[in-house]
Amino acid sequence: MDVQSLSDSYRHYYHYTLGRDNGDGSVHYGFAALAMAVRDRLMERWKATARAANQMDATRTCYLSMEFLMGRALNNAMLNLEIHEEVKAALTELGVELEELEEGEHDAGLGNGGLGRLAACFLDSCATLQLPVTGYGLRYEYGMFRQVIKDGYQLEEPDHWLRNGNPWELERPEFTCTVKFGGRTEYYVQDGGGLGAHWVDTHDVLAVPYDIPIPGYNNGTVNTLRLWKAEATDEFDLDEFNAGFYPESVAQKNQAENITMVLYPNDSSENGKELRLRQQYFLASASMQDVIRHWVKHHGTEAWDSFAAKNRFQLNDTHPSIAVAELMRLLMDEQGLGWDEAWAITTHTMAYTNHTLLPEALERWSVGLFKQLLPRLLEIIYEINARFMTLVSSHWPGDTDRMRRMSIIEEGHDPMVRMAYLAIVGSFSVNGVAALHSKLLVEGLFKDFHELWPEKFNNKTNGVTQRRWLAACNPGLRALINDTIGDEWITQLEALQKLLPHADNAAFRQRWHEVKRQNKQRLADLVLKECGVEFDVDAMFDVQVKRMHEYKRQLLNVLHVIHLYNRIKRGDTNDWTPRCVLIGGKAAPGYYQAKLIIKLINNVAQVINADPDTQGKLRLVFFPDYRVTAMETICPGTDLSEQISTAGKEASGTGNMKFMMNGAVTIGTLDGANIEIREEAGEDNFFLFGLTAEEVELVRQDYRPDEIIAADDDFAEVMRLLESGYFNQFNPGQFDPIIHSIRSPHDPWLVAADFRSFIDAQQRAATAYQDRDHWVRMSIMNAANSGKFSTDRTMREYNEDIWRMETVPVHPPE
Ligand code: 26Q
Repeated sequence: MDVQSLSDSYRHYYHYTLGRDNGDGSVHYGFAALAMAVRDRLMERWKATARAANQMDATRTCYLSMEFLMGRALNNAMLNLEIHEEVKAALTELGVELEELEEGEHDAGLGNGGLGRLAACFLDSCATLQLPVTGYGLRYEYGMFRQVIKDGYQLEEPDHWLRNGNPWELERPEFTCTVKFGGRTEYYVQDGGGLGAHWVDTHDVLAVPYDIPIPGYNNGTVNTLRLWKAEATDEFDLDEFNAGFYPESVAQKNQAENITMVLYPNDSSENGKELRLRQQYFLASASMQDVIRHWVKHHGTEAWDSFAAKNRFQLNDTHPSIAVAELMRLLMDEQGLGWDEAWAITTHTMAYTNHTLLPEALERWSVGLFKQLLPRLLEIIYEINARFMTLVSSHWPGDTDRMRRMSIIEEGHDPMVRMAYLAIVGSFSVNGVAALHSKLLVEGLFKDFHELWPEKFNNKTNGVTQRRWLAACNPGLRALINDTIGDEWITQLEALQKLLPHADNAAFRQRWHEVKRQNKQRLADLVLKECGVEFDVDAMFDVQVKRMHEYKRQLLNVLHVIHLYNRIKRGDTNDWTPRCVLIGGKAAPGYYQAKLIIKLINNVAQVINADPDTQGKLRLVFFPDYRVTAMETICPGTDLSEQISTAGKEASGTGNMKFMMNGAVTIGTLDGANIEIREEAGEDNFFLFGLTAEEVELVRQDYRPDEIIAADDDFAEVMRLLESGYFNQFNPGQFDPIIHSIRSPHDPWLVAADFRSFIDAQQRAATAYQDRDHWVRMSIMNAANSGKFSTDRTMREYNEDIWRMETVPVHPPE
């Protein structure tokens, strides 16, 4: 771990393993050499962690997720090994700039947004808490698409992130398993006389695991993220092969290898696609087989009684929930257990986390597709449902309506499998991801199930890891905090409360302000590079970054910016607070309205930034290709965090927590975790606006946006400008779909309903910003009170209420 040995390793990898010479090649090779040097220092710990868990015969949790949005790993590994300073020194001696090498690492973008990043933060916290949690996911060849903005429109480019190799992964071909598709079931009479099932005539695909180390913070633990890659078996279709179609036969490989080719964007137009179901089953089957292989190796084939006490499976939304049926299949068809035994194991090991309240986002698969692709699994689901329906009818005799509502199979001319219901029936725990979300789930979407099994339902408010989202991404603030209260917060985020008394100290506030200013300068540099627009660090930095979706209401944000522009144009600029507004996020490729909103933002930005009247008062940019690494510069440099979803629609939000931790003040609705953020920060340190979730449902009944607009001069002005084509001079009617949605009595997102309240809250924020001392205090209050939003807290709660595992101490090697 010392400077000399790090320097030796680096040079060895650079010159011998990679065969490069000083100064040639791209920054990528420097990064790769350093990554290999750091990886060496994880290896002993990695093996020791696995050994320790096996020796203890520890209870384990598998976190099953279609997405792990890891971002970059190098800086995080150096932080958690506490070798950052040594590496810096070693490289300086060699005349290499660490920051430059870090830019050579490609983001691991194996996720869409919140759900995938949450999984990554969970892994970091579990390793730090020494909880034996293994992440199971897919090794997509192409991650989240790269977003390019051309003429104001989003274009998608493929993200071939593995092109230059991935120094963090370790292929484990010895744990390859086989996943079956298609075919049919054959029944046979078992020794005991019962019926057994064989799934035959299948098309098989190999699942090859690649392991990625997940280091804990300075504790000797290195957990594992295991990602499956699909590969063809070497068995060709013999008929074709013998008929002389060798190339055609080899080409069949493609079909198999397509399974892990690409991450699906969260796109409703992609719903129901066969390839997606293949991916889900591939993940579930390979992962469950892997756990059973490990179990049998250490406990033999006779100890199934104790399996449930030693294993947990946490389902990250319904995406991997076919694991419920797959575990049943493996236990019955491959291990010879009876239904009751297998069902007891399944329902004592599975736990399901829901991440959405939008009914249209609940996953359903066509029974027809299931039958063709996974016939044996469909039989098992039918049997689960038949037994469940018996339970429902004994609980509510004669209530056929309820049976229809609760059935895992939705009847209709195209019957569907309701994956959320399969997950609920098969799990002992069902949780939402923020207090409001969990409450609304049991009152709404899952009401019937809550009446049947109230004890299954619980809340686990999300968090983020402060190692990445404060310590690593904000070195300036980290140093100031460490200077003031020590570094306990890195593993106990609640310790940030010790900053509270320092808010009264003018010298401390001054230092806080200076750190924020430097972070704003870094962000301004990035904005200049990416958008070609100058941000003035004295202006308020007003930021909304997240996936583009109507419910998140980026549109409401633009309407406010247009309102500010109107004020400038009419000379209403007394006591003006200069503002730089940044909006960023990807739209699903098939989401027309979200893409049109991106175009609107870009057009409005172009008009505003080119108008000399806005000089020193207002800037707007659309930040392209928003991703984990961009957020690492964005959140430390933000003054005002926009969390403005229609109340009752955002399950939690986690970006909101990253901003808070870095001392941004939130302007937000009472939605998702915003409610808890406001409780912790104090209502004086939060700009609240908008309808509550309850009011939203009432207002919907009789909603007349035209009247709201007509009665509000500022709103009417904004609409006049939009409708006049001011932002689309060469393309009349271009934004009509947006205008219609605002004016529609059926607008599900109630943009017009919250306009006035939003504008007023923005004005309060602007006024507050002018009193610098006051603002800095609010900023300190937010960071100091962000302790609850560490995933360390979230993971402790999962462990106390759901997983109930012991920690696995690992002793770092000498
Ligand atoms: C579904 C079908 C086909 C293809 C893709 C999908 C798909 C993929 C990803 C559906 C949903 C997602 C991701 C959802 C997501 O990120 N939800 C967010 O989860 C966060 C973590 O809990 C919450 O904070 C956010 O509120 C929630 O929107």
